[in-house]
Amino acid sequence: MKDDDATKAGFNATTIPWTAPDLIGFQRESVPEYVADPTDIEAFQRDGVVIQRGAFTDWVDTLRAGLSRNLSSPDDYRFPCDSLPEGTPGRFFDSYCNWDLIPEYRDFALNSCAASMAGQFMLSSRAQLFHEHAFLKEPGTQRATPWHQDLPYYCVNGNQTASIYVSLDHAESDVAVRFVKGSHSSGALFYPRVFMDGSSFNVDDATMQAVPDIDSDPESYDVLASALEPGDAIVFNFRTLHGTTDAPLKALRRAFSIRWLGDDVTYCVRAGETSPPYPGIDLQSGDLMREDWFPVIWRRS
Ligand SMILES: O=C(O)CCC(=O)C(=O)O
Repeated sequence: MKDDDATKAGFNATTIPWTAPDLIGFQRESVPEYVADPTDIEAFQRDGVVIQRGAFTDWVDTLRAGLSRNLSSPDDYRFPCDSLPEGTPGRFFDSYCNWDLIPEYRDFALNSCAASMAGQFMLSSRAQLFHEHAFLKEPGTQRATPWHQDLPYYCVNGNQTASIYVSLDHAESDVAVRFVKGSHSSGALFYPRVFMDGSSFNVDDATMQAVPDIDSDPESYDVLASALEPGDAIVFNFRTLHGTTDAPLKALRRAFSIRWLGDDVTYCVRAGETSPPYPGIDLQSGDLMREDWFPVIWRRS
């Protein structure tokens, strides 16, 4: 069922309401363990970002197939969004919260070692699945993903968070997503931004400020910018600033991010609409996120 009342401008366009996902067949005991290098866990805690080369090479075909399904009929899935003005060359597409609808995404979420990877990097006793987010930029696209943190878009608060960004194509460092190392630990929260034009929104939220102009002052920031291969994973905290340049894409660039919540994460009512809005979530600020909507996929043994 489509929720036409949920029609909003831009990224939160007409969607299908979220409900408790069907976990038939899922066995937590069978979720594979990731063997994280303790030095990488330290780097993640210090920098808010760490690359795990080739961690999901075996899942690239599956995730590409899921993204093809997502693209073949975008309106059958949640939050399809094109972020290029009409008449502009290329395409910048994203869609999120579809792991319960797209079997390939579901397979990755429930059967890959992503949950274990997230749990270990977050230093958490468990990894609770928040949602996934797929991205595609076509050759010819010349549009920056604006610098942003993910947390200000979300209805959650906490420090034990991890997104696992799986690259599905080769991406040169000038078009790959970049991260400001250490930006997760400053305590600052920045207004969320519209991908179409980089404008800030929810600017009435007194707990936030405008994203600084990182590109005009590169000396002041320690930016991680690295070429990526299909299957490379970047693990980053929801507070870590990230974005891209507007260098023109010479090749297709697809990616799949999956978002995890750890022990200290709670629900949070923000001043404006969150992404996604989750109508009917029935939680108060400070509550743990409900496990029927956001299942715990991994527990530390
Ligand atoms: O791939 C991109 O350009 C953006 C990725 C991103 O913002 C994310 O995974 O949170």
